[in-house]
Amino acid sequence: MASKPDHYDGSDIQVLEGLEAVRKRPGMYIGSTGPRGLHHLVYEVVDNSVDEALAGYCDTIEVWIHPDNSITVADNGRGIPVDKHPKEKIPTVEVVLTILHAGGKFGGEGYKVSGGLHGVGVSVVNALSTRVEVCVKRDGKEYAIDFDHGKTATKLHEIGKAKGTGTKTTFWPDPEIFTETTIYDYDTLANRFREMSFLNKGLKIIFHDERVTDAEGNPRTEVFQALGGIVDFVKYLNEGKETLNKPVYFEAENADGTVEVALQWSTSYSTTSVLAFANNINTHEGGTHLDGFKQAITRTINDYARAKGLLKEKDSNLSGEDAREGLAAIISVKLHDPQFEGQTKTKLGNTEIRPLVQNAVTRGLAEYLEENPTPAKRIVGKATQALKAREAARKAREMTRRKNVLDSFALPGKLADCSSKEASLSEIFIVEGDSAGGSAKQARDRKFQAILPLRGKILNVERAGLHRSLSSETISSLITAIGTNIGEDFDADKARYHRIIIMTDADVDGAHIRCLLLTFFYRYMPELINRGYIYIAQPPIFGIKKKNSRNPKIERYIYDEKALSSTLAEYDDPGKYDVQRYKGLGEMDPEQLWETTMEPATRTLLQVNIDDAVEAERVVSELMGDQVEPRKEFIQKHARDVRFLDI
Ligand code: 0RA
Repeated sequence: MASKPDHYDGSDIQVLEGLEAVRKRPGMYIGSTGPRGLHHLVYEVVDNSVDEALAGYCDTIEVWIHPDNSITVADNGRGIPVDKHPKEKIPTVEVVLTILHAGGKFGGEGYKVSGGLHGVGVSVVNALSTRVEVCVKRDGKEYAIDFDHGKTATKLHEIGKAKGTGTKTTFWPDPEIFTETTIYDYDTLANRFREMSFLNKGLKIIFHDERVTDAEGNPRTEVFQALGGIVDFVKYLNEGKETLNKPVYFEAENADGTVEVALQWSTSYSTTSVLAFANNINTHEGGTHLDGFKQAITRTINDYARAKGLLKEKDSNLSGEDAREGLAAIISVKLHDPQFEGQTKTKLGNTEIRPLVQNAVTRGLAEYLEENPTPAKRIVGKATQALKAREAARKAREMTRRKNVLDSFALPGKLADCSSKEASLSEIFIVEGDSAGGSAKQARDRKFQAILPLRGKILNVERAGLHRSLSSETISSLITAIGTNIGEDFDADKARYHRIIIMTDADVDGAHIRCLLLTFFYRYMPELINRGYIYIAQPPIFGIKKKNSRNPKIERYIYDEKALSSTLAEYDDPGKYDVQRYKGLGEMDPEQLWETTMEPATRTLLQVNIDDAVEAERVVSELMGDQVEPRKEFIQKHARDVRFLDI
């Protein structure tokens, strides 16, 4: 038995209570104990190093995923202090790792705290890990300390001499907390590191994945560094698009904080590439900084267009959406005391930042337009076209409405609706082709499952734009069936189903149709994705059954190409089994389709969420935009892998 401490003081009790609370209710501290929470541990540790970089003491951060899914984060900052903490009477580094909320706050003068999304500090990572090891290099010495389930296991001790300074943290996420998975996803982390490098100009993040090695045994490695900062970010968002101007950059600073903005228009129809960050956090729900930005853009473009006679007196004003069509922009503010609001705490509430952004953008953009008349005309021309298209689309919508096409009382003929009228209990399967639609109609539970077969290919909305998309029968039947309407009339509360399930074949065509549908939802009904209403069905790709048996019963279904050989290996007599490959949904009989793909108790659905809107937007436009080749390659490579939308 370990020796008892010879006395208790307040800090001991505080330590226990603090970290116990984290282990009891991890969701409160890191949002979830699913994959998001697991990845959040890494961000929490990396954020500390980024803070050190923001304070000007660190320029390189190196991250490793080890083969056992433990993580190391190393930086070349000042190193967490190791001296005795005046209040807690233990080394400061131990305070940082074991006392809740202590992260950063003790640093004193000149040490900025960016907070992070949950802003909880590394002690939370410690509480949720089976083991944590920290090495600090300071004052020519190297120190080590380690922890077991949040408790100090080996006290701080010197392990040798050191050149330079820095902090290195390794942690092993606790599988008893992260019960769903403890496996890290490379792309999720890489996307976040890329974003961080864009947002912190010059910062170098070196990322290694030791689970994947090349022929020489070197781990997969990527280096993220953006010498152009958010200007590089905008170029990245616009990759593969035809642009209308060179990226423009403005910055401003006052006592409340700093603002940086970069923007560039392209010929795209998208209005979703305007991303706002506060203290490096993607404020998905917007907020004051984004409001200030939008007002400035609309105002300045209208003023310029009027002043140059590009909008006549009789013309109506360009709307904000018109002015932002095809705009890629990054708004990055850094403030001392960010107020995060909203459902997911990703809406910035600080009112003082609105005028700072608005003035910076108004002044900067007006000056840019004045000095660069050629791109300025292209930008205004694009907005004017958007206005015309918007008016045409409204007319088209009014006409179709008159014809009752988008009227919810006239549901499309192809829809086999469910009998329940309770949206929260109802689901709709969007199925490729009439034959699969037929099987699905037989297989379903008509009480709560509706089937909408789509005939042929759906229009590529990224290229066609809203106006043309609305005149496509496939799209209008989809909109009508879902019931939310679209564009200015969109109302998520009118959704007739809270589970909208895309069910396509497990082949290249199916993947293509899925891509097109996801693009459609992402572009025109993103709120349904935000609400978690959009899903992807997972039909099996193989069935295994006994050879020559009269009983045609499938013994086992396989949903993943990679799992086939390992599953076959489990059967010790594989020679006696037949493997059937399902190319399409139509090859399964209705009972099989029900049991493998549609029955809530046994099926797996992938829920679509815009976790990483940056990547989603980019991939969608890269795949769905003008260039055909990258799209073909991508779809063939990822026929069953839909993770690119971070699902
Ligand atoms: C507070 C004070 C000082 C350094 C740090 C925090 C620090 C924390 C972390 C966490 C990860 N990497 C870090 N690097 C530095 C330094 C105080 C001083 O040297 O005067």
